[in-house]
Amino acid sequence: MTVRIIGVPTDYGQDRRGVDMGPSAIRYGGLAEALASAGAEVVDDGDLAVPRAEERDPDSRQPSEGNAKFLRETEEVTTALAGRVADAVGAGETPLVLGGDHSVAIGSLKGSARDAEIGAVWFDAHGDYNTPTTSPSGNVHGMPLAAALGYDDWDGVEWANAPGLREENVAYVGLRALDDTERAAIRDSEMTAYTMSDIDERGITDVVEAALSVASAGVDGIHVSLDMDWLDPGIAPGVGTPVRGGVTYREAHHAMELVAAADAVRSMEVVEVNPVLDESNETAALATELVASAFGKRIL
Ligand code: 4U7
Ligand code: MN
Ligand code: MN
Ligand code: MN
Repeated sequence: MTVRIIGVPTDYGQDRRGVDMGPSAIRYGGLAEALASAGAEVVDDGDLAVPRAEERDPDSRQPSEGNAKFLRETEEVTTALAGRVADAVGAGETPLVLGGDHSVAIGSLKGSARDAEIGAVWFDAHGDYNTPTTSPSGNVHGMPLAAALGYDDWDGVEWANAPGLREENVAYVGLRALDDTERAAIRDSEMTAYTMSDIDERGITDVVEAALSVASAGVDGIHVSLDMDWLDPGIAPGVGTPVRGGVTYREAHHAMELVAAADAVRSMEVVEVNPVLDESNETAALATELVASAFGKRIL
């Protein structure tokens, strides 16, 4: 397997600076070695060019297009990313996108779904299913799934749409922090949502296997989206929106080993690492370990 690394140093999608340094921190945390230990060939594309948020027109920081900050900037970055992801998949490679905040998923999903039907497994504390109308923050990192699915008031933002992705093939794992309107929208949707309570009750193996089978049913491949705030902040402190009660180190590794075993990954991303908030780069290093497990690294 050839893994193509694509760094996207953007933090347009959220309020706290630092997540733009995620791609550097993840590489510095040992990504190339980790992927090699998984037996993957690695090609590193470097980072997409992303102008720093301070250099943009201050007006961009204000909610626009309804209530979404930096929406035009996000369009530029995710459109470029979608092209890179689609090209990598077309060349028979597996793109690995390094965020940046979770708004990059708009580009990953769109690129992965350009010439195929795909599913997605969303490992996250959050639902990322807000729209400019429902978002309490205006931050696009809380909206990428709704955007990619063309949901509701995203209709006017058709550039965000990933045509080959359907709600029926989207599965969440590990939810524990939803906004009220978002919760209702997820309930009304055709997506499958496994919360932390489901993991408590059924165990990580059962839940992740169920999520993988939902995502991969009848499609050409799946996109794996790993938001590092999925993990418990005790082991992954370097994230912008930490939520107590996340998965443990072993649960996370086992989940990624199950991802590898399903043999359906078309594209993957790891997002929301914020080195400014991290302790000795441990969240970035953990991200590299988890990616290695997802790409087939085994203990024995
Ligand atoms: B992440 C939030 F209000 N729901 O929309 C929002 F709580 O990519 C948080 O999962 C979104 O980290 C978190 O701003 C987005 C908030
Ligand atoms: Mn999150
Ligand atoms: Mn997220
Ligand atoms: Mn976050």
